Amino acid sequence: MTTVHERVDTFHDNDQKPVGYGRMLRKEDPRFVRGRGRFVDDVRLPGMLHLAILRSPVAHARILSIDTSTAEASPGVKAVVTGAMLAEQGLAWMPTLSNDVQAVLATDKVRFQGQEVAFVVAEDKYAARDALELIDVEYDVLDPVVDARRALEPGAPVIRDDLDGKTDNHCFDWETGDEAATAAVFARADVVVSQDLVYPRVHPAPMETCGALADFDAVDGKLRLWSTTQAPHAHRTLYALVAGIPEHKIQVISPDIGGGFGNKVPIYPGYVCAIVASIVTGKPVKWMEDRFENLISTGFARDYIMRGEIAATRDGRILAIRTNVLADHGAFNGTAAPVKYPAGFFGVFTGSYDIEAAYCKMTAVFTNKAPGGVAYACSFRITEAVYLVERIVDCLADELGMDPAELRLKNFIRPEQFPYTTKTGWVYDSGDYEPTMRLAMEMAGYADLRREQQEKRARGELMGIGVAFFTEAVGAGPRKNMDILGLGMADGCELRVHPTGKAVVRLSVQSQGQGHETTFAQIVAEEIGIPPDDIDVVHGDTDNTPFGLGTYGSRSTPVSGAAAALVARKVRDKARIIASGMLEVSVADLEWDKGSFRVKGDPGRSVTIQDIAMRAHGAGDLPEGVEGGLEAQICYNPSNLTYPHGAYICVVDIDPGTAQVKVRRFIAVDDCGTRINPMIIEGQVHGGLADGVGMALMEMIAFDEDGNCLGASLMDYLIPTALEVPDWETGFTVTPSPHHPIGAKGVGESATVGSPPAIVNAVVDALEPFGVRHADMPLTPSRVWDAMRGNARPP
Ligand code: MCN
Ligand code: CUN
Repeated sequence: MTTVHERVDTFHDNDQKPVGYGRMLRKEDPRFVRGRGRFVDDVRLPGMLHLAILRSPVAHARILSIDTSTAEASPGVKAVVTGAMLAEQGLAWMPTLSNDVQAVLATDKVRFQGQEVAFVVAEDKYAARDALELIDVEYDVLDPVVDARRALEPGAPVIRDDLDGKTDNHCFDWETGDEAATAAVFARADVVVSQDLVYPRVHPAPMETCGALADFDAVDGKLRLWSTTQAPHAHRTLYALVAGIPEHKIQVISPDIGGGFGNKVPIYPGYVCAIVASIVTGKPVKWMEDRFENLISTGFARDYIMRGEIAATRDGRILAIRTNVLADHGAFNGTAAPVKYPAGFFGVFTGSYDIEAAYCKMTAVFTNKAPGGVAYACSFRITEAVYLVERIVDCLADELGMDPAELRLKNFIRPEQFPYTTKTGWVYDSGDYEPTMRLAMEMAGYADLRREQQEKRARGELMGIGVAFFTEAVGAGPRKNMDILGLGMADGCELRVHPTGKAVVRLSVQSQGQGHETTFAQIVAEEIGIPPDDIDVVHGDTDNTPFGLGTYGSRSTPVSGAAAALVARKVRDKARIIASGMLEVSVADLEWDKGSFRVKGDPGRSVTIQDIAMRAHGAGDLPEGVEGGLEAQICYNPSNLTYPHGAYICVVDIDPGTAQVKVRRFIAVDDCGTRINPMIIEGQVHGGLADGVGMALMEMIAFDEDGNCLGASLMDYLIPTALEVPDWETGFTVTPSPHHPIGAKGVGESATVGSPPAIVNAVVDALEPFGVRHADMPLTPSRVWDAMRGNARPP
């Protein structure tokens, strides 16, 4: 087993010369705060044309005809392309990341409102947009299905009649756990509580929408694609497969990205259209979608209808959890999850509790809604899993008349049980839950809060305290279990130390705002003692980085972070050999003092890593058999996921007159193992908590019965601002991962996963005087009002 670093916070401010982990300011920020970031839309090439996409105004219709003649004659227009034209080249359909196919441009039918129907390429984006209006499409409108329950009814319109022999809207079935054993435990339990829950469809809505600039050079046959992607290498392979361009002739560049949140993992028709357009016109072609297009057509999140059941003893020992899920995947199964995990990592729905049995049965369906499914900081659907378990544990606490914090404390997996295999087969690497929970309760002043609540209740005021505890599973692979399109989920890393001791580290993951340029430099700095400012991080360019699967499921630190530490150790091992030659002692006589090797017992004799770098490249002999240069590369295949955990406590006040919920306090204690940069971790947690307030109280992508998307602008799809969120109170515990070389676990999605149940639990707790046991998100004033009046509506 590798050594685990327990030490954190090597330095606390930026006055000290930073070497290693700690609260270092972000290296990328000087460029961002000065407006010098370079996003896809900032890239301009000579002769560049612009592409705009015509989208379906209806959710379900047969395309009878498309007349492009007027559009073609419109000023500035260079090309108008329809699905039929793509079909002639075999490009009308593309594979999704989940073994389904998706139309690049619709040929037979449109299957959701906003689906791509045709595109225009023109000299500028205004000419392109204007010409869209001139394309005449004749639709035969069909009955749409936007309710997952209705999708399974006999006689429901069949959405995917493009698939051979398909006569219904069934997408897949999936189950996990032991049905019979779970039923047996439920049969003998003192108490059984069940609850229907809906995790509504939401959208990651990153600040930058999706887009691409394709530049196909017919002379050297090379395609350069600047695109908003969280996974440049995986995308490159898919383009090679779809377009038939050899992989070494494709360069995918993902420059600065203005937020991804899972929205930029899938491959969108727009990217493929831009590539086709560049090949057809021989010019660089840019496609940038607007906010409306982003919200109606790109990767949504959640849309799970769940029934949760929990069995327990009278004194509050949780025995088993069972759930039945109806998953709405939209018109195409475009979920970006490891192929053997069609429901993502929903299987961790047993949460942080040591129970006897568990079972989940899931049915997924097609509906006339945009595809997607794995997005919005979900850790591959752990958002849904944690919401389910943390809501039903609260329902159980209510039934037993027990305090929800005490009920959780009583049932936690105990530290000595790790590594812990759950009843659905997940091996939690490490955890120590009780101290994390106790710290959150202490920070919150839990007992005082309960007293305050009693007093307020006596006065008719509505105050709620919500508790949630989560365990996440992040850092996909290992490659033998996890792949996307056959590409194993492992990551490469390359480190090169230049003669003067400055270094460049090349990653296969790609930051969308998580601060990789800083934290990966810190990881390398900690291992080889070169200050992070002297280490450049290169990412997001397939020609200049090693192959790997990309940033999602909070896998960068668990996978590429491990690769960065190990590649640095490999360089350090070589440096040690060179140092032994320089100091004329054996390797065994050297000790490492972060940044230099010195002779044991003779600390006056030492060489710095910078001296060694110069020797590695310079004149003078190197030890026998040692090649010049100071660099290494590695491909890291994780042996397991990492399992961060956290305890969240939320305090809300509800206005009894307006039913408006105010989040008064939010306490978040996160444990992501060894912490590389506490400031960046806090930033990740703050962002995720704001997501949680959004989802719990405001956000939902709804549809009317005709299939019109009702959340197609930021006027209708409400995202939280500084006004809706409190000052976050964060804390941490450190339980290192035993298999990660530096003991780090991921954290990027933890707060989005853990906070919605804490907020909903708080709201439901506040409504206790009304006998409310559950109300579905988003808990808008009208929903809370209905719940108070005993007529909670289905969403
Ligand atoms: N970190 C750390 N110490 C740890 C763990 C993480 O200092 N023990 C740092 C990392 O080095 C990194 C950041 O925290 O700089 C997040 O790391 P990690 O948890 O590995 O997550 P990823 O880098 O893989 O980021 C992906 C994750 C996902 S999947 C979504 S969704 C999400 C999230 O990150 N999207 C984001 N946070 C986001 N933050 C921003 N600003 N923008 C997004 O699009
Ligand atoms: Cu699920 S959203 Mo993140 O994995 O990119």
